[in-house]
Amino acid sequence: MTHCILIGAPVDEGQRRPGCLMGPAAYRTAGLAATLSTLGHTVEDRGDVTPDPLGDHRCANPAVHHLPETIAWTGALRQATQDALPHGMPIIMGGDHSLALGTVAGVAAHAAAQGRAQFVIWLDAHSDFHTVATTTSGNLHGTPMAYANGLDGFDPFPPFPAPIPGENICMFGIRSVDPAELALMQPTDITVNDMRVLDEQGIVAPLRAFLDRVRAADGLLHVSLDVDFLDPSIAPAVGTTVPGGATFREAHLVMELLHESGLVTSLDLVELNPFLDERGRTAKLMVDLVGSLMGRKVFDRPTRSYG
Ligand code: 5AB
Ligand code: MN
Ligand code: MN
Ligand code: MN
Repeated sequence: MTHCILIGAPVDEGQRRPGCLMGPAAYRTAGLAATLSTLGHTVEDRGDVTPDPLGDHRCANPAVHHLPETIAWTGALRQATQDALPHGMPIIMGGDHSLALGTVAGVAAHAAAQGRAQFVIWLDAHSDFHTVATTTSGNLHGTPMAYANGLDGFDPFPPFPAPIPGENICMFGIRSVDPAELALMQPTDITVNDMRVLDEQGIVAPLRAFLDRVRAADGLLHVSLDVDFLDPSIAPAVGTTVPGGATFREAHLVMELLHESGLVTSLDLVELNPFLDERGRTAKLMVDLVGSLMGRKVFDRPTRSYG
């Protein structure tokens, strides 16, 4: 049984298609709390986070938009996530992926205070490895992984509290990486399981290999689930669709293995744009995936490698 702490993060400023701000309401409407309590968990909904007051922040890259707003969200979400962690498992209901600038900073600060290693699983079509200096779209939802890895180029953001080493970061579903992101990622030890890897090896072996490392290090594990990890045919409610994503079963299997591991300590649900949805199907799928992550299964069977 887990104490699940729902945190609404109606962040819309990290990209240009209005609608992600409706994400928290869509997750509540789709029954996220009831799904969790049916599985035997306790649920506390802390409501929606209010961003910090706006500062007068500027940067040298003219493409970047909504910089003060994003810094204001980053501060408030870092605090909300860090405050929740000693009490249970924060589930951040986004909001676009720029919210992870704050949530991952919060989990990293918490892990450092505990003397534990922080690990991250990034489920996304994109690597989100731009810096404020390199982004050409100016959309800051494309930057949180580089921030978490401690890269330069994030002025005037506060320094990332305890940068997460590349070997503690594992990406799945990647199929769209910009040249500047690739150049920044190449020298790192980040494990990039792009769709080619999943096609050739399946999702089970690479995921188990990473989970074994988390367990060996007694680490904390943050999962960041971007809707565009999923194939657009099953998850249309996202502004940045990329063909060739994870299937329904691949996505559930990831969640089931994560549940079996017992290692996940925090979760972001990001990039859902309910304005682009079809009768709530993407919101419902995301809630069902959380159900699998939190223990829903068709049959009870002895777990194979973990347990
Ligand atoms: B998402 C792109 N690399 O920088 C950019 O959806 C896309 O949070 C970023 O993964 C996508 O604008 C950000 C082209
Ligand atoms: Mn993303
Ligand atoms: Mn993405
Ligand atoms: Mn997106």
